[in-house]
Amino acid sequence: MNILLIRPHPGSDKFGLGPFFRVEPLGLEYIGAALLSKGYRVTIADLRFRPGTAAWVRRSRPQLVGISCPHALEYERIRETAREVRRVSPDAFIHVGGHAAAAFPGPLECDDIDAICLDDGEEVVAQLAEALDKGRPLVDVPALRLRTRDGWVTTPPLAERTSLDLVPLPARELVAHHRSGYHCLLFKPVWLVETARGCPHRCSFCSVWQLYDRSCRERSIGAVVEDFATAGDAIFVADDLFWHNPARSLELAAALKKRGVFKRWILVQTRTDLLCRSSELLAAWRPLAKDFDIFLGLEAASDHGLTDLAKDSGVAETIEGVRIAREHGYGINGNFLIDPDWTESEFHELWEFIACHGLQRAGFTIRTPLPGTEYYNQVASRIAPQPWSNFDMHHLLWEPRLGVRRFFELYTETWRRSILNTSGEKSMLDWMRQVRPSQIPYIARVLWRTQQMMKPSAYLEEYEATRGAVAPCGASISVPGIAESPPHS
Ligand code: B12
Ligand code: SF4
Repeated sequence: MNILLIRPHPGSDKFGLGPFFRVEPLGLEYIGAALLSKGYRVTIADLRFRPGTAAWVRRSRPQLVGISCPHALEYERIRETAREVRRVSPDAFIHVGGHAAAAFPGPLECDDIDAICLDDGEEVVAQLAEALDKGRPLVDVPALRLRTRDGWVTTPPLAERTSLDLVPLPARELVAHHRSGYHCLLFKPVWLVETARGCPHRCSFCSVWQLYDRSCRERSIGAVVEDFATAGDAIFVADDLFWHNPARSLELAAALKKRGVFKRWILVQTRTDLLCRSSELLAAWRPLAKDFDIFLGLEAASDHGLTDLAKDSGVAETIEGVRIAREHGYGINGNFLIDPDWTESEFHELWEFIACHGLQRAGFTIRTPLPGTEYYNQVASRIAPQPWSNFDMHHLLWEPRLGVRRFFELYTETWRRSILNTSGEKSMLDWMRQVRPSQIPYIARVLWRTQQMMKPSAYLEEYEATRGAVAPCGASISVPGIAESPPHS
């Protein structure tokens, strides 16, 4: 059986740094490895680099097509992709999966999609392929929303969460032809590596803990060491919460050192309270790369702001965690959430916090109720009808307390206080001096693009253009109900 796995272009990336972080579709590579081991022929098409759904379908002649949907902002794009596959290959079975599809499948339930995967894909896609191949009933395949003659039905869940050791290594060879395109800002090519999946915390804006019931699974040390050793020089670690298990993290650092792993760059994501408890871990990991960056969910500049987000951590931990990590020589990046319900004083509080603690490398996104989160359930009735592509954390989904114009004036002023403002502390010339001559055109493009995040007019124009716009495929929300909430919550 021929199987085509597609990573569509996300579509909505006018604002934010998405285009400068194009990483490999690791989930599809793990599914690809599971399918190859069962003897299926697998192709991965990354449409962000080589568009043309129809051409990929004609060339690979698939009986089963899997489409990846990691972000809610991509729902419309995924439906369009499915429609194109259906047009070219009416008999192929069209399956959608990925984080957003599993966390909140409702917007994907349309005639061009045959099934949606409600869990990890390694076991589910393999069982689906086998059922299709052997003509077995699809209702026996676990963890699916399945389109039937009687409407959409849910099949029983997997007996247990998939062990990450079931498929120890991803089939990276399936994206070898795209490798040179994968990058994170100036690091190119970049490899995405996963050592663990899930998170035990409960932040109200996050859908990860909801989907995985606050569980955290780990890959075996041997598989992770092999993956690190055979991957390239620049590594983005996909784990939701790096260093979560101290004993295992120390063991992993020692095993990587023993294998002689040393990278040009590593990026991991974690929490500030964890850093406060992890001095020994930070010391053990730092020698593994020349540059080592940590991305932190900084979220808010006050204790009450963090409490409101159910972060279960305070600003004292933010300050201490950042201090400890810097002391060990890590680069600190992060993100703050800007709430549409803020008054002027919360903006000033944030600006003072950034200046006081030297956090100009952080970014700022609008607090957005992503489907599959607690926050979404709390504010669903406030969300105006609009396309899902607006759920990119750079759009306002309802009228902010300060009014739209004033909100965007202060939001863009916040970005002007970041390191990306070329009229601020770090000029265009300073940036150019830091990079190799061959990298100048790229960094100029990044900076040119990010300057629009400092202009209220850019956001106001976008707000006017997308407000109330209904997506052509009818996938836009019209005050989504709690009834559409995710099956795992
Ligand atoms: C890497 C990553 C990115 C990368 C790019 C990802 C990509 N390839 O396009 C970058 C850095 C660009 C990115 C950007 C953003 N991201 Co992101 N990202 C992730 C992250 C950390 C890891 C994903 C990953 O590769 N995991 C490892 C692989 C092995 O797992 P997987 O992808 O989940 O795949 C498994 C299953 O999902 C399933 N599966 C996957 N694909 C398919 C397909 C089929 C057919 C089937 C059946 C199954 C299936 O099987 C796989 C194997 O088990 C996730 C966190 C997470 N837990 O998902 C957030 C996450 C997906 N991102 C998120 C968000 C919010 C964003 C941003 C909006 C953030 C921002 N501040 O701007 C932007 C959007 C950018 C844009 N405009 O497109 C949220 C999405 C929430 C939501 N409900 O929409 C997540 C969940 C993080 C979080 N804590 O909330 N992201
Ligand atoms: S935001 Fe981070 S710490 Fe909070 S629940 Fe999600 S993954 Fe865990």
